[in-house]
Formats: sequence, structure tokens, C-alpha cells
Amino acid sequence: MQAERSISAVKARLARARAVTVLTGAGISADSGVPTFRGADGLWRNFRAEDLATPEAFARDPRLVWEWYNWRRELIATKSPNPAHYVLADLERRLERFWLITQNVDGLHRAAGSQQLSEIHGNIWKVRCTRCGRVDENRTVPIAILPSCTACNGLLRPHIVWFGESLATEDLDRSYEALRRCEVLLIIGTSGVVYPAASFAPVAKAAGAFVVEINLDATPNTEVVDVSLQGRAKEVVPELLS
Ligand code: BV8
Ligand code: ZN
Repeated sequence: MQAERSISAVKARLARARAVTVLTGAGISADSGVPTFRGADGLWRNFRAEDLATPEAFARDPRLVWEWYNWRRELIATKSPNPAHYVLADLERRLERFWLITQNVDGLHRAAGSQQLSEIHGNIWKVRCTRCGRVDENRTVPIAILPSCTACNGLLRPHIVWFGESLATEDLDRSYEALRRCEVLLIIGTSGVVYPAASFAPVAKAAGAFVVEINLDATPNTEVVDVSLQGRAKEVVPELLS
């Protein structure tokens, strides 16, 4: 009974909202078959993501880090967006003010048609030259394990934000603006432990937004939000927006 009441309360809020912001994490792509970070399927050769997704790891062993990204690219290349991705792309088209902030590098939101989005941790289908800084789209699977820049032959790295690296200023500015100006914030499929994304719920709440979490498990955000709906993103998100 409680869950139904919560879902109908959230549906009512969304139905009359003109400004909605959404924050997503690996959980929204889990229903597409993309391994999450902290789920049992998140490990590769027993390395934790935090061990490999760092500038130190790349400096130490760029071949190992590229082998990991190549494994993820090969995996993600076979995956498609799920209903949760698609209804968010549809919501964007229906609303005056909508912004999507994703921590995911899998590119599935773009593939579902989302355009008003900040990929704050980068995109696995983009590469950046470590010498001249040139950024290119590269969907080669498998990719050469130590790929080189077409402009200066420098070593390429994934165009992704690693632990210890700052996010792009324009992504941060756009995200904080969307958090401070929304009437409803939906937080979907994130464990809420990686910063600065883990600090976004209180920012929106302090600005007066109605904050909703959709997640399989409870998280540090659960204490902060107005409503926490526990369930699968591909089921709960379409139900909220239908
Ligand atoms: C930075 C790209 C300036 C890489 C990623 C303050 C306090 C403490 C530490 C810090 C702090 N400020 C900065 C830090 C350091 C660090 C940090 O936060 N560390 C953590 C681990 C404590 N942050 C940084 O380094 C950031 N940079 O702040 O720069 C600076 C630097 C140094 C010091 C100060 C300031 C950069 C962070 C970005 C790193 N890059 N990704 C790659 O992908 O290869 S982060 C990566 O991990 C993801 O992008 C994502 O952000 C995070 C994983 O989290 P989730 O997406 O939430 O996934 P997870 O598996 O954890 O959870 C999934 C959830 O879904 C679960 O709850 C599960 O229940 C749920 N779920 C599962 N299935 C479903 C589902 N829900 C619904 N439906 C389902 N079907
Ligand atoms: Zn270059």
C-alpha cells in the first residue's frame, strides 16, 4: 500500500512539473546488461574500477588500462538502451526545462535519443591524445591496445574522468544550474558514493526541489530524498512517466 501511495505521489508531482532534472548511475544500464561498478559483475581480472580508472594506473601500465577499456567497449557494443533510457529521452521532448546528468560512460542515453545531457564522467566511445589533447569519437572494437593520435602520433587515452581528476567545468556548471532550477530531481540507479555526484541530492533539496530516488538498494541518498522507490529502473521509471 505504501509503495503505491508513493508512486502515485511522485506521478502527480511529475505530471505538473515544468522543470525536471535526472541523475543516473550504472543501475539504469544494468537492465541493458552493462555490469555495474560495485555489483559482483563489476570486477575485471579481480581489479576494482578504482584501481584502474586513475591517471596513476595509466602512467604505470597503459596497456593494462587499455585492455580493461577494450573489454568494456566490446561488452557495451553489444548492448542497447532499455525502457528507462527511452522514457527519459521522451520526457526531454515533452518538457520545457529538462536536463539529464549521467555518471555512465556507456553512451546508452545518447543512443536512446537524449540530447539535453551532461556525461560528467566522459564517454567510452571518445579518445583524447595525451600529447596534443585532440578529442575524437572512436568506435573501433577491438581498439589497438596502445592507440596513437592521427594528428601527432601521441598515445591516446580514454576521454573519461578518472578518480583524482576534476570534472569538466562546463559539465559541473551545467549540472549545478539544473540541480538548482528543477522542481523535481529523479536519482536513478546510483550507489551515491562517488563525489561530486554524491553531493547533488542535497544541492537540489536545498533549492526546494522534490527529490526522488529509484534504486534496487538503499543508499546514502535514501536519507536525503523525499521519496525512495526500491525496484528495477526499467520497471519503475516507465511506470512513473506513463
Ligand atoms: C574529483 C569514469 C577533484 C571511469 C568514474 C569527497 C569525499 C571523498 C572522496 C572524494 C571527495 N571528493 C573527491 C573525492 C575523490 C573521488 C571519490 O568520490 N571517491 C569515492 C570512491 C569516495 N572523486 C573523484 O576523484 C572525482 N574527481 O573530485 O576531482 C578532486 C580530486 C581529488 C580530491 C578532491 C577533489 C572523479 C570521480 C569520477 C571517477 N570516474 N567513472 C570509468 O567509468 O571508467 S566514477 C564511476 O564510479 C561511475 O562513473 C560512477 O560515478 C561510480 C559508480 O557508481 P554508480 O554509477 O552509482 O554504480 P554502482 O555500481 O556503485 O551502484 C549501482 C547502483 O545501482 C547500486 O546502488 C545498485 O543497487 C543499483 N542498481 C543495480 N541494478 C539496478 C539498480 N537500480 C535500479 N535498477 C537496477 N536494475
Ligand atoms: Zn595528438
